Amino acid sequence: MSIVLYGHRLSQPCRAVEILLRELDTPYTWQTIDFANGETQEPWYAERINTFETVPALVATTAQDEAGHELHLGESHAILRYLCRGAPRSASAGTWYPGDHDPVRAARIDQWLDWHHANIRRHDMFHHIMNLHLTLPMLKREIQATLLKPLQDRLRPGLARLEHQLGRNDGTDGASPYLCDDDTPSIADLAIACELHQLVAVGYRFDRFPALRRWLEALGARPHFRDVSQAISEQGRTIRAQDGNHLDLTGAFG
Ligand SMILES: N[C@@H](CCC(=O)N[C@@H](CS)C(=O)NCC(=O)O)C(=O)O
Repeated sequence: MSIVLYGHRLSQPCRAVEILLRELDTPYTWQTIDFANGETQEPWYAERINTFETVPALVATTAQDEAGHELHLGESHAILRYLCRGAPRSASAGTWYPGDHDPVRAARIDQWLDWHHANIRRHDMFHHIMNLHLTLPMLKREIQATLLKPLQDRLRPGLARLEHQLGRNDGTDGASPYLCDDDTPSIADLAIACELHQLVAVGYRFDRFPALRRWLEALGARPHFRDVSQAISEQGRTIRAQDGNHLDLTGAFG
């Protein structure tokens, strides 16, 4: 299978897909798409690569259907599932997502993936953090009050739900440190951790959610996660150094 991944390393869903490709030892070609400047809407991309006009997108040149059409796929969760189902070299693909081999576990993972889009991802505040970083000092207070603060408030119940799930077995032997009662992470752990990791990168602390914090640290310490997250970690350091106390780093979730 020959794979091209179109993406950007400051994008959470792109990082999740790239980390999985590396975890599965699947060869791929990377192509950076400048989504912040509208490249996903340019005709060459919107018409030929991903009609949803977003990153990530994956083109699998040797995965043709009966009519000879190549697979062009948008939506990170669909890409994550496809990669696990189709990974020829990986013994671990089934642990990330078992597909038809274990419909019950696959359903549990799907449940958290769907929940993620409607909850954690929905209250994504990173682009507002970027705006805050780039804007004039006189507008920073307004961005914090009108955009960031409400998103922080809406994200908190989702964090509490994750904390409940991740902390459910605390104190018992053999407790799963991951979302779906497993010893190893699934693609749901990966997708959600990539989203929250970028908040940690800019300096937010999850002290009020200790099980969630431990889970994020464990995923963040995996070598592929760390390597693919390098650009966001650097961006986070820059923002943190210049945020002028407008991010409420310790108070929001600490
Ligand atoms: N539900 C999509 C979301 C993808 C998405 O929001 N991508 C952003 C970058 S993080 C993007 O391409 N934005 C460009 C745009 O919307 O014009 C997925 O999971 O793949």
